[in-house]
Amino acid sequence: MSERKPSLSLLAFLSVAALGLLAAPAAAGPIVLDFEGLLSGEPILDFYDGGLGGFGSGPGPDYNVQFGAQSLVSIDADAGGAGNFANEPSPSSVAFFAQGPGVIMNVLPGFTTALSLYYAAANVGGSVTVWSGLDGTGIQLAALNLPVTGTTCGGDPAGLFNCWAHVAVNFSGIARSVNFSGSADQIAFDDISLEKLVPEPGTFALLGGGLAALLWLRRRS
Ligand SMILES: [Ca+2]
Ligand SMILES: [Ca+2]
Ligand SMILES: [Ca+2]
Repeated sequence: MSERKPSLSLLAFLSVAALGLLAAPAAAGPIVLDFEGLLSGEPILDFYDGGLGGFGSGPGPDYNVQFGAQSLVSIDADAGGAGNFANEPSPSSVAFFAQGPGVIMNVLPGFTTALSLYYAAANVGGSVTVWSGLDGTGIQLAALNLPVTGTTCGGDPAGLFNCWAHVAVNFSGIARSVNFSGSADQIAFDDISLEKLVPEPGTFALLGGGLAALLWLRRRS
């Protein structure tokens, strides 16, 4: 860098910095879904895609995460809801499903590296499967069994699903859906954490534009 043209280099730096800020996704991760802010029994739907839950709650944070129609929120009965649970990691709402194959989570355009969550399974265990396609399709990237956690951890003051286990799963590739499964109405999930969100395609274009601007300014200087 010559002393005669510091301002141009500074301009290039600021241009790229500004484009970088513009290009930054709402959250690159890790992000945590705590299911707070929805109503008792409400379908989660697009709440974590900057949209609304099935009863109109929201908009929630724009993580590009959507849930299947059978993925519901339960609020602890001790906090005014109908949930028979206690000691949930983030009070007082959790995710569950009353029918269907499980809590289905879609992530557009995807996430990488790892997934972690808390679950409570009083009597019947479950599983987590990570998929390359939406709605549990494509290649299965990872699977994790979720053993029964029991009912001996005490209420808050009440709640049968009171023992929560923290589990994590690592995988390679880009995941676009996860099925949090088990027997319907027999397993609850909370604080689902996604390690790293894939930026939206538009973000790459912006980043590319920023790099092109930097190269052009460097050549000129
Ligand atoms: Ca409770
Ligand atoms: Ca509670
Ligand atoms: Ca929660």
